[in-house]
Amino acid sequence: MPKLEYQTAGESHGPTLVCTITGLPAGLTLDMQRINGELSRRQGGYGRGGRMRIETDTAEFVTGVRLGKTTGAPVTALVKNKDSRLDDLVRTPPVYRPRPGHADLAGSIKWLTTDCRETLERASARETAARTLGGVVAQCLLREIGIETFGFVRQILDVRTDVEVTPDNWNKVRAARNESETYCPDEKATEQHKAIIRQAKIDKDTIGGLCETHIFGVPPGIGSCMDWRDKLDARIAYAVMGIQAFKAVEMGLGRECASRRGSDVHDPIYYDITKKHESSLGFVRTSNNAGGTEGGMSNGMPIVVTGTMKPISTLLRGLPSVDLNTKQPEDSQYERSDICAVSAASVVMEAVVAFEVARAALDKFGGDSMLEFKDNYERFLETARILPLDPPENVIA
Ligand code: EPS
Repeated sequence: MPKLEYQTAGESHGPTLVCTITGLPAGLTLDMQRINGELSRRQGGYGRGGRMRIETDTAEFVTGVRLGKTTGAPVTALVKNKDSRLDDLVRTPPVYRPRPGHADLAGSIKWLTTDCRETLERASARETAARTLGGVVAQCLLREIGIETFGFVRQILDVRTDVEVTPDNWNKVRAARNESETYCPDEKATEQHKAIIRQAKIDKDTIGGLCETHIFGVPPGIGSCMDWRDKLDARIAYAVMGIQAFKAVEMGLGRECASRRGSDVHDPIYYDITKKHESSLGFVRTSNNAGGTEGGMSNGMPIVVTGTMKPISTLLRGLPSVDLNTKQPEDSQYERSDICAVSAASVVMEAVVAFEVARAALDKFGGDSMLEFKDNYERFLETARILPLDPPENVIA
């Protein structure tokens, strides 16, 4: 059973969101600036709705932390909702006309009610504030072993940036992303994204796009091919598809692999002794079409994941639907919402991918305290560097 787990609770318009994390080693320093900074970034991005002007998401740790460090006990943190009005039937009325693309219809039938609110309060992307919190705690853990994460917007509607992200330039690209109102490290694309979102607002429509996450410094051998449930790419795909409104996930070249020959897909392996002390252990590639995993394990290259977010299903102009009480045709009900939340989703995706890498790293290196975890990590790298362990004469060429 994986050691590290997280779970969220809380309704979109209830009093609070909750994130519970179990399996964290003792002695992990929680970087509150980073945690609250990412929560705040998740609230931003061009095209968000009125709710984001009401909330100021901040993490309040209520269990498992003493003097700013984890104790090894389950960690619980809250993100309180200012717009809390779940039992106010005037301001938070029942929803009888399900939105195509939303959880409304399936959830109402599943829980045997005609009031979609019962479902939508939990299906709402507000929940991602709690998941982001858990993911950023995982980012704090990964940083302790030199693993860094970076997420951004690659595309909104049909406007895509071709910016390349490498271990050498990502800090510069991140600075450009931080300047962008759509979290896209490309000034021209950002302006086009904003125009697209403005037009969608006029048209009472919504917009989706592509988010990308890169993880640097992951050594080879995290994840496993021995049990399909431990495959790192599979875990990452599960986590990304679990984000509200995500419809596809790709590793590296992704779907493009289907239209290329093997010689044009697989990343040739070289050994560079000068890089022996880096997390790749010196095994370098001239391309990263695999996106950093082979056989469900990290291969020492950056992990690269792309997620597709569909346009938000709450349209101001409504879409053809049915009143669940009368069964008569009606347009779907409008609830205050966003026009485009791809920028926010890029923060969520970076967080949930980080959580999966942290989980796999803990599965491999273990340890009840950060001291032990880091020590195990270092010892593994030291041993891997001196391979072959057998005397050379016993190695069959
Ligand atoms: C959402 C609807 C909107 C969004 C919300 C997701 O909320 P409200 O109905 O309160 O205006 O703002 O996203 C968030 C609140 C958030 O924190 O991301 C939906 O239906 O999914």
